[in-house]
Amino acid sequence: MPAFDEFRPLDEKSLVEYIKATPNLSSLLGVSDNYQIKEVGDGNLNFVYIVVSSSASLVIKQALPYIRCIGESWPMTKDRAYYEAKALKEHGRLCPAHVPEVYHFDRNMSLIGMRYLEPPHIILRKGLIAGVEYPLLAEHMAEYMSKTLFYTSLLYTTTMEHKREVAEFCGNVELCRHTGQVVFSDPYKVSEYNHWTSPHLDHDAEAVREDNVLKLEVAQLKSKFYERAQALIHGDLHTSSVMVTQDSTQVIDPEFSFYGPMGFDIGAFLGNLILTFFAQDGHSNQENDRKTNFMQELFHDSLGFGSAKMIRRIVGVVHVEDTESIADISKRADCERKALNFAKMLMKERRKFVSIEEVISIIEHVAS
Ligand code: ADP
Ligand code: SR1
Ligand code: MG
Repeated sequence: MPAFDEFRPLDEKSLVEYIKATPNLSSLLGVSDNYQIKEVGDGNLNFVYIVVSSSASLVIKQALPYIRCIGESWPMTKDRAYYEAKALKEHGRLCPAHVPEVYHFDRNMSLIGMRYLEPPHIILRKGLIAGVEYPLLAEHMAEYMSKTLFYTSLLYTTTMEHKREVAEFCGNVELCRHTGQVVFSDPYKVSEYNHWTSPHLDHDAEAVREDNVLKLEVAQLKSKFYERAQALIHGDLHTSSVMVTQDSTQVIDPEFSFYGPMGFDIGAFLGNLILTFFAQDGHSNQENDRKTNFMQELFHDSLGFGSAKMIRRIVGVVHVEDTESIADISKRADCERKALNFAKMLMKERRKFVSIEEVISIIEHVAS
């Protein structure tokens, strides 16, 4: 039997040996040669295997030392799995209803074993693109964000505990730097990885690079992202980091977690919902009161980070299925331009907004 005390990338075959050699997993699944194993990683970074035995099931996620959707030319520490497991456990402790349970973590192998979110769970982004309504989603996400953000902030924890955790998650610096680059820097300058719907948005992408007011705003957001250790944030809370059914909402994939500004998570989620909204036009002919200064700042941070997340998905490195799946390229460009112009306005004017209703009313106005 091979030893797994040193890192090696697994595949569907060697995973069987790994499970048999790992009591945590084999006791859960039962020892067998007949596991059904399927690699389903449709995310950007890692390898995800669904493992089903005659008595149980689980998911195995392994990080390799590079970004899967780009390839070995863009290295990224495989120790991101350590921070993902740690955040899943901590957020799961604070909000067990909306975070999958971690059964096993192996740092040498950069490997996590967790609950399999069985069908009919699907990735939220896919449900939204298909026009499915999720009546409990807002309530569930509000519960997830309020619990994970409030209870890991100094609004709740002691200074000693907070500083200790901040220091621990500082170790995830490489992933923070990645976000700093792809969200707050690259979309605003010429970068080898940027792309957009061309030639339709050539001028729009150039306008982003030349908009000094926008660049000043994104520089302020970037500095807050790096400097404000407010709470243990998920760090990549877009709509593909949430799996849903009509009754269940589960937040996965917190490998970008660190102590950062709460508004970054809230903004990531809102920004991605707004992108989905703007992309809907491109799919339509197919089948298918602030109370305190704290809340005011949190709201404005969320709008700022949300708009930064939208801009990167239109002129930055990796785009999203909402827009990429629009087959008609000029329709896609129209949707993207509307979303881009809205996001630029939102970043610059965010401090003037007092409620989400105002944001929604402008979105509806722009879209009509
Ligand atoms: P990445 O870090 O590469 O973005 P994700 O954590 O987003 O990886 O997972 C990639 C895909 O694997 C998801 O889109 C989902 O389809 C599937 N997946 C991940 N975790 C689970 C889980 N616990 N249960 C069921 N499917 C999962
Ligand atoms: C190369 S950028 C890949 C992106 O996928 C993840 O979901 C993060 O958002 C990251 O920036
Ligand atoms: Mg993902």
